[in-house]
Amino acid sequence: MKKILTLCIPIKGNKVLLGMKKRGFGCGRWNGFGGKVEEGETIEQATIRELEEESGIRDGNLIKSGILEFSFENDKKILQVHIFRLLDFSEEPVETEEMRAQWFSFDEIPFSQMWTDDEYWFPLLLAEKLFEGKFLFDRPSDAEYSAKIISKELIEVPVLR
Ligand code: 6OG
Repeated sequence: MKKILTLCIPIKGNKVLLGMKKRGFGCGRWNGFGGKVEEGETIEQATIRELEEESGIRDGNLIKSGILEFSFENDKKILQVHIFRLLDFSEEPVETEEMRAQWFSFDEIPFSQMWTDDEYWFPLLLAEKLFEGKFLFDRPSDAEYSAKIISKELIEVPVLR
């Protein structure tokens, strides 16, 4: 079974906006903003909706950066995550029920408090590359536990599918 999800990373100058996830999947970790694509929605529409729900930001230009597939041992589910940069937005983030947003310089991204895959693909995103990949983990990360990567594939691509 494949679940389609979105992940959006707002960027201004040499800073990224990340949110501390306050509940649910990945709770206690910094991440971009996103969630599940609902029926009848395009991936871009879901990205904009989730961004607003979690950060309050409603404007800007979405630029597709990558597609990653995540899975966990002993779990048939595949999470296909569509990753975007958000540029040229004017609004300030607000704290929401799900996320507390904070700006980080490109050289101070808190990888030890993020999903363990992020340190591999974030540099590609920040360098404005396009990428595709697959990561297999032992089990999901939470506030205390950092998921172990069992296998990974990550490539730069000229165009995204
Ligand atoms: P909700 O379940 O809260 O959406 N997501 C991941 N992000 C990273 N960096 N690494 C992963 O490795 C991830 N798996 C899922 C997609 C979950 C949000 O978390 C992202 C969504 O933006 C496994 O609706």
